[in-house]
This record gives sequence, structure tokens and C-alpha cells, in this order.
Amino acid sequence: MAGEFGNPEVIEEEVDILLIGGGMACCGAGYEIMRWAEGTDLKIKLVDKAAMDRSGAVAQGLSAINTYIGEQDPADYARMVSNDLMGITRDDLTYDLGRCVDDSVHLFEEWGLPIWKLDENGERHDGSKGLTPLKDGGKPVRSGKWQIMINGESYKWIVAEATKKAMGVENIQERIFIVKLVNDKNDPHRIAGAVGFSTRENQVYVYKFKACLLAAGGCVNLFRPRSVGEGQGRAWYPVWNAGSTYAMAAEAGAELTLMENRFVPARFKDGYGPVGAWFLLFKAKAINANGEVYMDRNKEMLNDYPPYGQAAVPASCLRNHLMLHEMKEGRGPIYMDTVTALAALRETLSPREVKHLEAEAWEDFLDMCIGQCGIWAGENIEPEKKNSELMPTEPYLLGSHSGCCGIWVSGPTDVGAPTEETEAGVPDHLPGGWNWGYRSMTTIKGLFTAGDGVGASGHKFSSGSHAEGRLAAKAMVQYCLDNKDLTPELDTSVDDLVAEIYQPVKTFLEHKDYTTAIDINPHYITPKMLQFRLQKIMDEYVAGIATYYNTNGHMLDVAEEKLTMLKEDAAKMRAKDLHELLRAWENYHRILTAEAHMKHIQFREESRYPGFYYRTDYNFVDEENWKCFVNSIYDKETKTYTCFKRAHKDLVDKSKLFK
Ligand code: SFD
Ligand code: AMP
Repeated sequence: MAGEFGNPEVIEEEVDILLIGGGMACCGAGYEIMRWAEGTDLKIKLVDKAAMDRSGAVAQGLSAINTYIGEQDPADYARMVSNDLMGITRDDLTYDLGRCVDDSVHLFEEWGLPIWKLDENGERHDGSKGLTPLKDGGKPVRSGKWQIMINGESYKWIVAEATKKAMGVENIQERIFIVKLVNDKNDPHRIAGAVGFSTRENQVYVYKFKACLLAAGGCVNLFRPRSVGEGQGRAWYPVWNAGSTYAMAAEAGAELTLMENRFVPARFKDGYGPVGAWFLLFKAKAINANGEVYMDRNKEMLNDYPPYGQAAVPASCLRNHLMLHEMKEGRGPIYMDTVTALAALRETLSPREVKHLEAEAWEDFLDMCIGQCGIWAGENIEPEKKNSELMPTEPYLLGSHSGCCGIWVSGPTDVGAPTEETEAGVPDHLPGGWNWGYRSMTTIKGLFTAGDGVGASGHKFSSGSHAEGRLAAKAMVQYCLDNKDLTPELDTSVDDLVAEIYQPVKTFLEHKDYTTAIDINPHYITPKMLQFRLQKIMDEYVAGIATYYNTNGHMLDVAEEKLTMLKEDAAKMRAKDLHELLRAWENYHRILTAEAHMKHIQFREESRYPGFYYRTDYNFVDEENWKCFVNSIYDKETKTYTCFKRAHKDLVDKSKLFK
């Protein structure tokens, strides 16, 4: 029997491994882990705050798999990722991912995901045609060098189904929102449990475990979004990814990395429709209001930043940088020239292929961003007749798409050569501190992450997040087997944990009758109002859209003061129902994530990602002093982040990347 609102039933469970999240990474982990756990008596459970079939970033589906290596060299993949993220990534992680990722794509196809193919004449067919599978040598339709096209509306259903089958539905619990991790009583650098609540019933769950995979996605809605009012809730990355991964890891003491990095995608305006297929598959160009291709017009601007105009494809932030220049100079709006692109394709493709492509132009959106189709229909846009506006969005924090913020994890042991051991047992090809035993384990023992959680290795996308979950799964099983005698003990009492989680409900029940208007009360703040406050601070002081992504040390100081007060006031959030309890804790996670972002930007005295954000007081890239990781650790006692530098090293020769 579930408890009452304000007096929840408390359910305590002990497992060996808890998977937190049900997105691409946890689906990968849940599938893979059963293979390694076979024959052991390990108890494994997955909890997701939503329904796995449609949870996470792939909820609406996708129309491309952005990471498929195929016949290419994983080292080239590592080079591309490094270039796109301005030279500061972990080659050990990206190379490792590159050599593993295709196996996940082959599994997706086996499970029923339709993947576009080229036939023996080089003609394109969508996935329903049933041509040779990729793993048997079938040729994918590449939109770009690394991306392949799919019919992916049901992508997440397909992937989730395989995980459910592997794990057994009895080991999967949906609608459980994890609020915080709990450290071990006997070792503050070890994880021992997690606590969360049901979003459907008055229940609090307290889990104890040896290891957990924290893969709860990235962070959206920490900045004021471009879509407000009636469009509120529309964003590019999913609004339900609320920074839980970063916030919970930080509170548990895990080291974060590159939290200054963000992703500001250029998207079709208002609907946030993806641009990749347009640029790469349809070969469309983005133009200013005068019809000029700004990537050509402003190409000299690339010489100011590494690799100084030499990259085959300029980094995503630099592409934004050139676009923003046009907007600031008054040559906006910016358009995707769909008209010219489709006309050009008509000249080279067969009529059947043209028809297919025109349908795909719509399907590209229908598969993963239905709202954009609504805009096209509502604004009478036929892409072959009318160009569509592009716009850089509000910033998002993520580690799996074209961003690289996240948690600092242990890398593979065998990447690079030679593999001689140093005295300390660290293979000497790896810089010290990049490997401490278990792949994907954070600096907190037993706490693993994947997908958006892993920092310094972007461009994994859906397939890579799945593969990374699988890598973590294998390592977690090993960790549990190596630590068979470990008995996790929570450092906080269950009563205290329950009280903390239900505090917003208590605050509401205690004070609700003080006023006649439920939302207006001197004793509490609604989660929605608090979210507006967070977004306003971030937008105006931490380089949001309000300032064209500009900030400086003084503005960051103001932000710091305001965020500290906001964090204090967050303790006064109310929850009038379980939905608001979810909103309250999501906001709390957003605030901690936002604070990390702000502190890292404050610490890094340069503008490493022009086009994503600018520090106007250090408006340059400083290779000598800042070609390094910025990492941080949160102290939950003092409630402050401390940032520090960690050395960067290229394990893969990057000169090959350049023209
Ligand atoms: O067009 C809690 N992505 C694309 N990847 C591709 O391969 N191809 C594309 O075409 C892609 N594009 C794209 C993409 C994403 C989006 C939103 C759009 C377009 C519009 C990126 C991938 O989707 C992304 O890389 C992966 O999904 C990341 O995987 P992961 O596992 O790190 O995150 P998730 O899938 O969002 O899952 C998060 C899960 O956590 C749950 N959760 N559970 C319990 N407690 C909590 N506190 C929780 N908080 C969150 C969520 O419910 C979810 O299950 S395109 O732009 O290039
Ligand atoms: P997007 O739709 O922007 O998320 O992009 C999907 C994929 O295409 C990602 O791998 C991007 O890095 C890549 N991409 C998008 N735009 C471009 C571009 N103009 N040039 C090269 N790659 C791009």
C-alpha cells in the first residue's frame, strides 16, 4: 500500500548494481550486463524516471545515427572529435568508443531498426527494402563522414525492448526519480546507495548497492529558452533531462570535467529542427539575408582560432561564430537555402530518389522533431520553394552530442602503444590519472557513468551512448566480482533521507492555508517560479541568448552571488502534488549543474568555444595557458565547487586532421 501525500511509504531495497536512467546509455548497459552477470548471483535493477519506451533524448525518434565508423579508422574519429571540441578531449575515451560503437549499430539493425542502404548500383533505399545488413557488408547511406540515415521514429522503442527482454521487466522500474546518491559510511569516496521517489504513488525508495551507473542524460532549461509563453517547454534537447547526472555525481564528490563547455546548436528557428541532414545529405548551404554563404564570406575569421583555418571541417562552435558575426553585423536573418539544395539534387538523382529525398526532408523532422513539421505546415513552407530561418538556440549542457561537459572517468587500459607498465602500474602511454582500473568509473568508487555523463568525449550520439553504457556494464560486473565482500552502508539515516526528499511536500502542507491563492505565499516558492529565476540569471549573466552569449568576470561574480541565494531559496520550494515534487528536484539538479557551468567559465580565463560563449575580458583562445582540462569537485558541506587544471595530452597525432 502506497502511503499518503506527506507521509510516504518507504521501500528499502538492496541490489548489487543499480542502473539510474533508461536512455540510450542505460539501455546499452542493461542489455550488456546480463551477458557478463550470467552465472553470478549479482542482482541488477534499472530505474527510470519516465517510461523507457519513450524516455530520454531519443524519445521522439531520430533520423540518423551520427556515429558509425564502418571502414574508417577509429583514430580519425578521435581526431574529428578533438577538432570539433577545440582540441581538448580525451583520446583514450574517444578512440575506445570509436572501436566499439559499430557493434551497437549492428544490434539495432538486428532488433529491427530500418537502416538506409545503397544497392549494387549505388542507388539509395530506405530501411524497409531489406538489403544486406551492415554487419554482413551492407552499405549504409552516409549523410556525412560519420553519420548514417535510418527510419528511426521507433528507434527508442526498439532499443528499449531489447533491454527489457535481456533484463526481464521485473528488474526494471519506471516512474522512479532518483534525487541523490548516498556515500558509504566507512569511505566517503565510495558510493553505497541512492534515494528517489515514485512519481505516481506516495513512495520513497532507498536503494543500497555496490555499484551504480548514473546515466540520466544532460541538462536542458537551465537557460531561458528562446521559446517562451505559449512555446514554453519546446527546446532542442529534451526538457526532461534536468542535469540529474551532473548534480548527483557532484554531490557525491565525483570530479567533473569541462563543465564550461556547452552546446549551442544552430537549428531551424522556432521548431528546433535538426540541420545535419540538410547540410550533409542535401548539401544545403546556410546564407545571410543577402544570399551570401557566410562560411565563405567570413572564412578569414577561422584564422584567429586553432587550428587556424586548417581543419577540413571547422568546429561546430566556430561555425556558430561565423553565423553570429552576420547577425551582429545586421545581415540576418540567416537561412538554410533549401531551395537551391533541392534543385541541385534534382539534377543528379533519379526521379525515384528525388521523391524519396523530398519525403525524407519531411521525415527527417517527423522522425525526431515533429514540432518543426508543424511550423512548416503552419507557415506554408515548402522547402523546395521557400527557405527556412536558422537560429542558434539557448545553451544546453551535454556530453554525448556536440558537447563534452561531464564527469571525469577512468579510461581503457590498453589504448595506445607501447603498453609497458610504469612503476606505479600505470601503462606509460596513458597520462597519469586517466586510468584507475575500471572503464567508466568516476573518481568515486563504485559510481560509473556513460553517455551524456562522460566528459571530454563528445560526438558519441545515440549509438555511442549505447556502446558506452555497454562498456560501463562490463566494468561494473568486474568491480562487483572484485569486491564481493563489500557491504554498503549509507552515511545518512533512512529517516533523514526521506524527510529531505519530501520536504517540498511538507513545506506546502504546512503553509498552504496561509493564503487564499495557492501559488502566492510568503513561505514558499513554486518550482516554476524558481525555474524562471534560474533561467533569468543564467541568461543575463552567464552568456545566454540575452547577451549574444557574452559574459565577463564581473557578470560572473554577480551570477555567483545570485545563484548562491537561489540555492538557499531552493530549500523553500513547494510541492503541491507528486508532479511538483518532480519539478522541484529537477530544478535543484539544474541549479547545481548551472553553478558548475558558471564556476568553470569563471575559472577558464579565455574563450575556448567562440560561438558557444565569449568571455569578453579574455576574448581569445590561449593555447599556452589553457590547452588543458578544467576539472572541479563539489564539497557538499560547504556547498561550493573548487576548479583546477588537469593537463591535456594528445594520444592520437592531430596533424593528420588538417588540410
Ligand atoms: O539530429 C532519470 N541525438 C542524436 N543522436 C544520433 O545518433 N543521431 C541524431 O540524429 C541525433 N540528433 C538528436 C539527438 C538528441 C535529440 C534530443 C535530438 C536530435 C532532437 C543525441 C542522442 O539522443 C543522445 O546522444 C543520447 O540519447 C544520450 O544518451 P543518454 O543515455 O546519455 O541520455 P538519454 O538518452 O537522454 O537518457 C537519459 C535517461 O535518464 C532518465 N532520467 N532517471 C531516474 N532519475 C533521474 N533523476 C533521471 N533523470 C533522467 C531519463 O528518463 C532517460 O531515460 S541530431 O541533433 O543530430
Ligand atoms: P545536427 O543535426 O546538427 O545535430 O548534426 C548531425 C550530425 O551532422 C552531427 O554529427 C554534426 O556534427 C554533423 N553536422 C551538422 N552540421 C554540419 C556541418 N555544417 N558540417 C559538418 N558536419 C555537420
